[in-house]
Amino acid sequence: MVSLALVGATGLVGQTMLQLLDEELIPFDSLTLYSSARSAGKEVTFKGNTYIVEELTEEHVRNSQYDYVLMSAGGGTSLEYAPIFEETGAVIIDNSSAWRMDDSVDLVVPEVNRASLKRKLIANPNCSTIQSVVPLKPLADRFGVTRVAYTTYQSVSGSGWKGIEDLDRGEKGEKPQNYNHPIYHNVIPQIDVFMEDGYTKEEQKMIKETQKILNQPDLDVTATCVRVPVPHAHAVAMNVTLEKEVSVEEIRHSLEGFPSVVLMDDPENEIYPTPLDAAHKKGVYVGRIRKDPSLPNSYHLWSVSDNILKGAAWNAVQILDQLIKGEEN
Ligand code: 2RA
Repeated sequence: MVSLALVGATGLVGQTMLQLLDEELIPFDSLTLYSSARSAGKEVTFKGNTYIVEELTEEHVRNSQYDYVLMSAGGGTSLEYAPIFEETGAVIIDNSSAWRMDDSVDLVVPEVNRASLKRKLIANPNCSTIQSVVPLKPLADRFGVTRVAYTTYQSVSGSGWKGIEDLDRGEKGEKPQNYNHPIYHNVIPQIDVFMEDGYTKEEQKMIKETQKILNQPDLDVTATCVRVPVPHAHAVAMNVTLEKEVSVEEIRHSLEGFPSVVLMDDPENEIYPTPLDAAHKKGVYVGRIRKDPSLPNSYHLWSVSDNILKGAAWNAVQILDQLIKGEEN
């Protein structure tokens, strides 16, 4: 008997996790849904049964006995509740940024690295990081990666329902309520809060998480993260320096067949991925592969992926599936 709890069941990522748990035949026997007090009591239908969403409280958690917990409820909730779930013996897969850089916590993208399960707490990386490290991994393994410069084009669903609502508001001529600037007919070069060094926290996440997932703590990484008026799927322009000079064909070849990578790279026929190609799909779409003549051994790649699927819910459910099935993760 495998028991599962989902925390943040009414959020955009939580709802997508439920959809995936239904579609993907994940083998579990019981499901409990939690949310904040605001959404508790809501009814959610899953596999034809109606579930009442329960309020996440310490008492509920301490009296619980789950094998696995999927958490997508924000950093504060994760910091408070993940250790309590851990004390009860559950394995937690957490989608917030709260634990990602903790040395005792594994930060996992199943195509790229393995959970050591030092702790029964696994962190799901940031969306734009996930779709970047998937194509970086075969390049790192085959040619060695020494530097990465990211520029992101991130959809509003990265901010959850609130981001989608702000895009809709702009279309109706209303003022934004989530972003500090209008997102409709605009782009905003700020995702998350600013840090003292002038980078945003989203940029810091991409830098540090890339180093951790690729197990290259000294890898040179820089990033500029931008919100764009697109509902679904993030795009990342990646400038990558390798240890040696290779041909574009060799790069394409190393990406072909790598799990989750879908190559769409045919400039002659103007074929490359756009957010509309990747939205609502699980893959990481890669195109625009070309040499950067301004730096030795450097190349451009363009990665597009659904930020709510591979960038959040699907990556977490992949980890869960491997753990339940006892596959080495
Ligand atoms: C965003 N990376 O797109 C965030 C979501 N985790 O805002």
